[in-house]
Amino acid sequence: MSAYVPHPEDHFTFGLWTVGNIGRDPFGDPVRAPIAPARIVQQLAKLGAYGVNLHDNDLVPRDATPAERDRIVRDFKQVLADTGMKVPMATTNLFGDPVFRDGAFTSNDARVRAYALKRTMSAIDLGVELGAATYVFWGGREGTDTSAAKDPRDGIKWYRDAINYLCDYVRAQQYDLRFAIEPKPNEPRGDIFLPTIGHALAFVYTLDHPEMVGLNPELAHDTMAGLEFSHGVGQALDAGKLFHIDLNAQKPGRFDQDLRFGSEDVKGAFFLVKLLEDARWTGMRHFDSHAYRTEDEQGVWDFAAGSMRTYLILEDKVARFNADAEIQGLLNDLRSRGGADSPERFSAEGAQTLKDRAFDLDAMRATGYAYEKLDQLTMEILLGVR
Ligand code: DIG
Ligand code: MN
Ligand code: MN
Repeated sequence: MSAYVPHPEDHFTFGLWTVGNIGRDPFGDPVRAPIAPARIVQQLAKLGAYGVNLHDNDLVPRDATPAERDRIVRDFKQVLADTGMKVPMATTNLFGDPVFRDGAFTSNDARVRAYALKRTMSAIDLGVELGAATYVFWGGREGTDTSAAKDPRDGIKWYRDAINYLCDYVRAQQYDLRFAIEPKPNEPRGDIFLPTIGHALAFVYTLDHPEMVGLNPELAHDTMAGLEFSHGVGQALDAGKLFHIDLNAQKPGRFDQDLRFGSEDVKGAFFLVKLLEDARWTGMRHFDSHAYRTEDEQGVWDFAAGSMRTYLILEDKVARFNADAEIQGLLNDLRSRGGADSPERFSAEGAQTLKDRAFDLDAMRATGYAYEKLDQLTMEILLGVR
């Protein structure tokens, strides 16, 4: 049994803003001193992470001069080289600056929408310079607090105009970069546009270049919407649109808690890990989460180590599930009831055969599916007795 020790090949990443979270919340001041990006990279490398992600302003202050920006980037690239850490994903902070208080891409003020494009193009340049292959759009301010503010069709149109413009920018720059939209139902806005994986997937197919754009689903955001995260991720995988993923934990019906991965719904986390591993998905396992506000810096590194360790423990549980003879026996019984008879594609002859086919409905109605047994065995693996 592995000691659940993470290695770079596990593709665990953390945003600079996650372990760098200083514990400010709407009701309290910061509790931790900021941790410099260089120290974050060095500490995460020691813990076995693969890389870090960043918003533009996590590394380069909004008011940095071009010369200061270049110095900061140069020094950061040196730390990356020294540690072997990568920057697989980058994104823009289009939610902190008060200028974006009515949104960035979907603000009613056209000047704000234009400034958001300017900021994002510069941030894309930074991300590409650091080696990012994926660029995330989390529209935290893209939404409304009152529906009187804007027609939702205008919001979606402006959102599409922005993503189309930025896709054209990436193509003109010949960057090797894909976009990933991150849904969230609410917070900080009362209602956010593109609130779920379904809304975002539908939006992607209205774009000029849908092949460039996928999703970055986040566990906590789907949980806030009362949804089963692994189902949405499964649909994104089915569509070939799971470009990135934000892992954390969340209690239903709460504000966005961004808790340590696996620390709440263990069964949900297990089936998410099972989906990713069974699909042989090679993307980044990104933890978009942070330590409790109660923690000091050591608690932050405990949080980071625990996030990766829990993923590896659940990965081992998945292997146990997939090797468990009794579980696989039950699953084979189900497969034997389904796979052989899955209907062929429509044909007139096939349809007539189906119309003529007799069904033993009484027997079908009387046959159960043994899911109680299957779920009990699953729980016993998670509870450590199988
Ligand atoms: C919040 O869930 C958002 C921001 O942290 C960031 O823009 C994005 C990338 O993970 N997730
Ligand atoms: Mn979140
Ligand atoms: Mn996120």
